[in-house]
Amino acid sequence: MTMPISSDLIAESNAANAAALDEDFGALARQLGRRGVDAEALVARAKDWTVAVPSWGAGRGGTRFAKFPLAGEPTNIHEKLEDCAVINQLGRTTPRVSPHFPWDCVEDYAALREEAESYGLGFDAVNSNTFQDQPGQAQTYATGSLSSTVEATRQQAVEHNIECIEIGRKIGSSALTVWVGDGTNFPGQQDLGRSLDRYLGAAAQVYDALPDDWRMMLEHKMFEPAFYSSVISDWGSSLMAAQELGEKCKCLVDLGHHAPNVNIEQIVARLHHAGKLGGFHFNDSKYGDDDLDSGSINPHQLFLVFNELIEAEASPRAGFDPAYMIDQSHNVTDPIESMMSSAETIAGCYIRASLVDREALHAAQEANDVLLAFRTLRQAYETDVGPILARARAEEGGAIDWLTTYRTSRYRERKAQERKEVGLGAGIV
Ligand code: LRH
Ligand code: MN
Repeated sequence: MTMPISSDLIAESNAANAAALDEDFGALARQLGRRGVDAEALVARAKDWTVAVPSWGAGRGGTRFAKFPLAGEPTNIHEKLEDCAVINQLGRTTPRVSPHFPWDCVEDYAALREEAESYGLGFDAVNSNTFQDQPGQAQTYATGSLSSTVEATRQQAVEHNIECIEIGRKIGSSALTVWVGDGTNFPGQQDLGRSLDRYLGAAAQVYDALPDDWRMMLEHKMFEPAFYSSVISDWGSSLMAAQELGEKCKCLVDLGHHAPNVNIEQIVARLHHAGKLGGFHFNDSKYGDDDLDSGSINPHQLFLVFNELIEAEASPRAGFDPAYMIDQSHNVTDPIESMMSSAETIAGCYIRASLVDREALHAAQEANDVLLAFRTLRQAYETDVGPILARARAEEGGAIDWLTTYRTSRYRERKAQERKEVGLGAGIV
């Protein structure tokens, strides 16, 4: 499979940006050197850093009111993989795609795996979907799926999750993400205790179907589509469920699934303490589950989440290996540009958290030197690590200036000629 962006174009663009990058990197390396930080070591860390992109993020997203298609947006998993290949070709930090079923269903999963590999891509956690009814489906999920009062509906949801595991095995995935929209819109609509009991009973059957080396990640969410109660509404419910289900079950933190102003970095520290920090869905939000670009609204929060992750790396719990994934809805931008931008922003938070002077921070914390502790963290947050990320990209064959290179390639315009038009509609995908 030829790569979607010509490597000559990338080389040409990098040649034009190389001198400026060398100058910026040199200045940063000297500044960091004075702080006892080795910039080259951070370049190596940036090269090892990766985050998965959501297949469903490659197309335009929408709200309940409308979705405004983008000419040339992907219409199936094959075109989504091609676009994800562009993101990884220019950014060099997103070599895995997290698929969603049945949205990404195909006849031949072995062929799909090969197709992805031909783009240099692999598959991350598979996502099940028991929050929509599919044509011809026997049982509706209108009043719940894994927690439904209807035994046949719970069974249907269990079978769908097991089917996702089977698909995942064929495409080389080793994790299942389970988010259910189950909940209520009215007080009294369901018994809050028995709803969880039913959920746990059904989720245990999914758990029992996990291959030994797999992981099941529970994704909590405060509200939407349910607007009074959600069965797995917060990290406490998720942790309780993961502890009851077993060692292979962990908790996934979608940054947008919390009430405004919730201290998400502390939730990360608590889930890590319990050895249940399974992964992330990175995005940003100002009000609800807005699924905006990561770090676009509250970049400091994203940095503080990574500050907790670096501390966690230093005191790992059994099986500490969080799955890093993006989960965004691109309603007004080109999804490729948004995901390249978000991947860089997330990598930037990881590298800035990596250059915190931990010794000085811990000493200030122990001494209750409040201002010094805060400033030690803030100094890292205010460090522009752009040259480190660009250097890592360039050394990995990516583009120093990924946005200009992408636009110069006129990739989207080309796809608008090739791909069939996506109709008007509404909803997330
Ligand atoms: C739920 C969610 C979940 C996905 C869906 C597309 O809000 O974050 O992770 O299944 O978005
Ligand atoms: Mn999510």
